[in-house]
Amino acid sequence: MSIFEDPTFRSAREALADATSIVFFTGAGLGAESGIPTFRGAGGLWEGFRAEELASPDGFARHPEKVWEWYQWRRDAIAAAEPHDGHRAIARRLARRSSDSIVTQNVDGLHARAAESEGHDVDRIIELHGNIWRTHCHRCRQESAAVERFNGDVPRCECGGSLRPGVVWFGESLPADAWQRADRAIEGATAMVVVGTSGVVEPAASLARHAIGRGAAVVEVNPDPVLAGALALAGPAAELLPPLLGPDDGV
Ligand code: BJW
Ligand code: ZN
Repeated sequence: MSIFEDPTFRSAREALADATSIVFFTGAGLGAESGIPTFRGAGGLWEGFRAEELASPDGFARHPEKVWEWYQWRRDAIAAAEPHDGHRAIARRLARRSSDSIVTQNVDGLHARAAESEGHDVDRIIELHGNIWRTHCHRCRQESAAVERFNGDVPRCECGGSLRPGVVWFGESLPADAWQRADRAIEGATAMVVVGTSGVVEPAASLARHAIGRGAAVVEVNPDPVLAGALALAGPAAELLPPLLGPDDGV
């Protein structure tokens, strides 16, 4: 059966074609088909550590080298990865519609890389959990030139503090400006597409519930959908997003 014969898929596609403003709310599952491991699930473990142990100030205090090593491993995976058809379908939609935006939990920068190829400004990509290519001081928060490569010694700030990846760890606040922009985007959105997130990490997960509460049409793309109140499309992002968003989505 063609996906276009599936009634849920058709409803979702129509809802998005009619939407005046869409927020794409994305998580690690969007990167899975680019070869970037997700946090949770079978491939989500790293040498016996859970993401929660490595992505936290406590974890960094206990074993900073392990944390840096983990981030270097992830940077290598991201550098080797390319945006896939799903990233590109989202980027094309943003290039056509100036009222759409992306709110992402991902730190990999793949939305921006896809945007560059489709010619829309990266300004409408809101990164809730920071960006793995940035670096700042764990003590004084001063941004620093990105660390080229972890060589076994934890890099230091001028103040003597340890440098760390420019991401948001457990127990840390989300960047206030990103959070406000995400909130504003959702207030103005008539639809949301939630892609590849397990919805267990707060406060990010609350954004999808907020959109549903406001009466927006919410579509979830995930092989293992979890979101109550959304139109669930059970499948992988690279396969489902292109037919869902294009090519003739009413523009
Ligand atoms: C596919 C697919 C395919 C597979 N296609 N899909 C309220 C209640 C309980 C706890 C809290 C709460 N409020 C706050 C907390 C504490 C905590 C929290 O949420 N804990 C829970 C885990 C219990 N939150 C925080 O600490 C946050 N800060 C905060 O709240 O500040 C206020 C505060 C300050 C001081 C004290 C207390 C509060 C910060 C959270 C930061 C999260 N950071 C990380 C690491 C970022 C840096 C890095 O990348 O290393 O962010 S953790 C990690 O999880 C990462 C992700 O962005 C985030 C979400 O993961 P995501 O994207 O959902 O991925 P997965 O792996 O979980 O799921 C993948 C999904 O893809 C699955 O569903 C698959 O099925 C699917 N999939 N293939 C489509 N092909
Ligand atoms: Zn410093």
